[in-house]
Amino acid sequence: MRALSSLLLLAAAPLALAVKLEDFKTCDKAAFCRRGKAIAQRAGENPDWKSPYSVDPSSLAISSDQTSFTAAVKSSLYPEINFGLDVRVHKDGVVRVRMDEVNGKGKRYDEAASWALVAEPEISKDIRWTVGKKEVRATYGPKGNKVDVEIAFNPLVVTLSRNGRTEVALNSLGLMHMEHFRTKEEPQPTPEAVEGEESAQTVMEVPNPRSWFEGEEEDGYWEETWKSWTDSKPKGPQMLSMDISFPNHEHVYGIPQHATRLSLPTTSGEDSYYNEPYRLWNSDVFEYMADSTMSLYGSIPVMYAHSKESTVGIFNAIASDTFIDVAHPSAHSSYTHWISESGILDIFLLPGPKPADVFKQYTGLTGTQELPPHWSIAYHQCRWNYVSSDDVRTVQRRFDEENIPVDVFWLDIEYAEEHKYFIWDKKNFPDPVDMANDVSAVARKMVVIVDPHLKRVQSYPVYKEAQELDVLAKTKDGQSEYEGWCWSGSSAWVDFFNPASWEWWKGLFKTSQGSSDKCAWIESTTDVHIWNDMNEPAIFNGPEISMPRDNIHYGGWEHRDLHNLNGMLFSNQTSQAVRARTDPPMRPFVLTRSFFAGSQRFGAMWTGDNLGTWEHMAVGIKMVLSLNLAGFSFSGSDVGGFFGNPEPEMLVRWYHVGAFTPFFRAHAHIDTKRREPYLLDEPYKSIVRDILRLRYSMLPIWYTAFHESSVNGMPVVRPHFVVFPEDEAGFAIDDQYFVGSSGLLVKPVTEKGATEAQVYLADDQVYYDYFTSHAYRGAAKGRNVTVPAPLDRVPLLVRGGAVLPTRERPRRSSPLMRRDPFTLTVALDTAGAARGTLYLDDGESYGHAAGALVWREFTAARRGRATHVASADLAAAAAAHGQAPTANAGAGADVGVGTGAVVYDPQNAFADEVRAVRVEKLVVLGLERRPGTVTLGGAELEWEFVPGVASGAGKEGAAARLVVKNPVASIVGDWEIVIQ
Ligand code: NBV
Repeated sequence: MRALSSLLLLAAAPLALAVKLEDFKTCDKAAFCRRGKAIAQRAGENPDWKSPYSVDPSSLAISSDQTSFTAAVKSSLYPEINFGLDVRVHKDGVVRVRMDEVNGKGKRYDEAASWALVAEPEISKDIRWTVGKKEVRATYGPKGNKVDVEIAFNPLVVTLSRNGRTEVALNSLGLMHMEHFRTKEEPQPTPEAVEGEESAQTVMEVPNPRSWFEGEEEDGYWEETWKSWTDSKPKGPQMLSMDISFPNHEHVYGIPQHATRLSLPTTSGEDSYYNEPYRLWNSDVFEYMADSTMSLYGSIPVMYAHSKESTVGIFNAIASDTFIDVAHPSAHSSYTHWISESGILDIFLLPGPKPADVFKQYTGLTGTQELPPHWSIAYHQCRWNYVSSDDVRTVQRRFDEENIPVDVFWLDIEYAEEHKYFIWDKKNFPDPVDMANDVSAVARKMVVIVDPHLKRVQSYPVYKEAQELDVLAKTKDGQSEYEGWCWSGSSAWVDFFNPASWEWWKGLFKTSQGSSDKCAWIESTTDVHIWNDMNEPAIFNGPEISMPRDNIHYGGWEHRDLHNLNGMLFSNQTSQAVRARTDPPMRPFVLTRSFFAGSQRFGAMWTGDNLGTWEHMAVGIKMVLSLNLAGFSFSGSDVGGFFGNPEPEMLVRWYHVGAFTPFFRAHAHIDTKRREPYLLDEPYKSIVRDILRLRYSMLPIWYTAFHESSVNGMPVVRPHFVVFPEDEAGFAIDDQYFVGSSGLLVKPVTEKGATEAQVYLADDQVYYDYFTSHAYRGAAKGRNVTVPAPLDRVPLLVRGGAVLPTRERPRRSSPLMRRDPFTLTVALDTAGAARGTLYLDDGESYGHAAGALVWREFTAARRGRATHVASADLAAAAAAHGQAPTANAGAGADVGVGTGAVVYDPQNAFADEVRAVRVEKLVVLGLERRPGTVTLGGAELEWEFVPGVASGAGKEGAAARLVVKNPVASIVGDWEIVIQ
């Protein structure tokens, strides 16, 4: 009895978990960061500070086609050391600035960009560099949007300006420093130790001419001990420091992954919000904090700066440990200081000038979000662990008995015998293929975890093969296999930088043995997809729970150089492996915990081990928005929180958050109580069922948003500043956002006990409550409205001017909806018009790349007293305007900015296949008056009208609502319904 009551107490107790801060370094615990920070400190104290770096004008070489230039750079600190600078402008106006040490005693890591970039960028042929006495410059862009790139010689400062206004500057504060390779000087014997020599007092003190910049001491140049680990630094110091200023922008966003606000709070300067720089060093942070600059599992070194006038960005292609200070020296400027442990200077300036432009420029470099398989944007049910194949079957049965939709069941590490991935624990999973087939029978999938640590036993064939192939990561001697501790006990790690590992890794996922005698996963099916966890890599007994920095990878690079790329290479190879299982290939689904710039090309990510607290629920939204800006749209947080036992109210609210997140998965720690939706008491169970049905009904909207993102790089979920770039009141808003360009505006409740929410409306437009059709009216200067938010309702508005395609028939899984009819909701704007798009394809093959797709445009327009609602093919509509079809950029001010084009024939095989799919209901909100007739092709349709507020009336209240029943219009057909 006592045991039971203490258990109950435990379940009810609020979650009191805390990160072990001492497991991770802060800037003052990392010598390179201390050195970088000290430069900033000295600069701040010295009014005469001037960067020691300058361009040697006599060395300037402009390429014969004039498209790029190189120059020698010198530092007055070390005149004998040579640096080479290379600046070029890409076709889309992006500027790449590269600098490295030339002919030095060592080689800096210069491969981060080659992993991150999707392709070698095309250089603009139209740029002309002009050389002046003090600078070299290039000017380009149309009138009114003239971009000027200037490289000043002494000191070296790179500036990008637009129409005469500085947008971004490198080294304008003089903090740039590239520590050159040097020879370690053996310690001199102390005077006392040298017998018979002159006493200490008579030894001449030579003043250090560099101390004004570098300080007096060699702080941690050649070795560094932290806790029980000693980092041998055979290459010596290689720190890279750079100040990047945005003198006319007050908000900076980006550099995920951090649990913080979207508009990055300050870390330095007076009254800074944090007192520790943001850090990028992929880490498995157990029980991470909900408000912190600590690095988390992934790093994307892209930063955007935004003001009413423009948006610009920088992408810093660096994969070593990086600390970033953010300050606002004045109300309208931002200053950042980047300090990295190693690597070359390789910074891309993204000129903007609008949010849609910087996203296009950034994803032009690193790739857009890969269009995922359709089922993977539905609901995923996970926990650590479903303990047996019968457990999986029971969970599936319970979902079906309760009519709760779900598409994917997941297996965590306990499926694997002794955590030897690919090898089933046959006691509990005696029939893995039958289990997967039972799940597939209802058109569902499974996702199974494969971690990167390989148990070091010869009886594990995967480890044995990796050893034979010699593709395992090495210790600092470059020869011995590195051994660390993880779930599988003593473990080794595949070095995915080694190309010899790639084909072998692919083979491991093959579901038939074929003619190869190597390992394959014959006890799996092609409906089983993959989850890559622990790929920072997480190593229990390593420094900061990861790999020693002096470990050696392929090519002789140290782990410190490429740490932040490690997770991406793993999920890259896994996604290629899953794709290669079938011929023709099918779209893979791979979830990764660790990531870098470019990871969006290989699947989805989640925000790791969050806590079941309201704070974590709220910050998860901000993190997902930040990831979306950084190109990684397919992101989400564990619904319910990984640690802890959320009370039903919290769980319900979390399902609302998940339903409006690109990646939607419930997950829980092994020690938590089971919390599958069917276990909830009423009314919670029914509420969660309805939330899941809501997500499923909106899958066409999400899929369309994903497609747009894959075409033009726009985020799938978009914070206010993206949609309304000139509305200053919205720049810091990060708790409400739009879904693609659909016009859906959501503000999930993340507060206990809330019954209503304040929703900010940025413009003078009508917004309709999705559930009640209540019309709210925004204002030109922005306005907050109060939206009811009982537990069963997420505050969800539809901006006037949207057309929403939904599928309203509840099904057990999303593929079963493939032939279901559509409902179209036309939300008229203040002028009585609307527009929306719908993208469809088969959802799992690459047929869409060959044009097997449907892309429709729905419009509503007023002609005289009539409203015409029409459906047209987007290609045809665009061709009429002499363009290729393009994806929308935003629901607000930016509609139509994106220019990613898709070429297809509207009469393709997939379109034929879905021709019989019809519109079963048309809803028009905000009509001015009761119609006299509603006709399609002259024939009267069946309809109902409930009078109410008209879209242009400027009043609030229940909107006028017309429901047209079964208009017998094909979803792929061209038609026009006339309401008059
Ligand atoms: O594989 C077990 C867990 C997994 O459930 C979780 O989602 C990962 O983030 N994994 C971490 C390792 C253990 C965490 C305590």
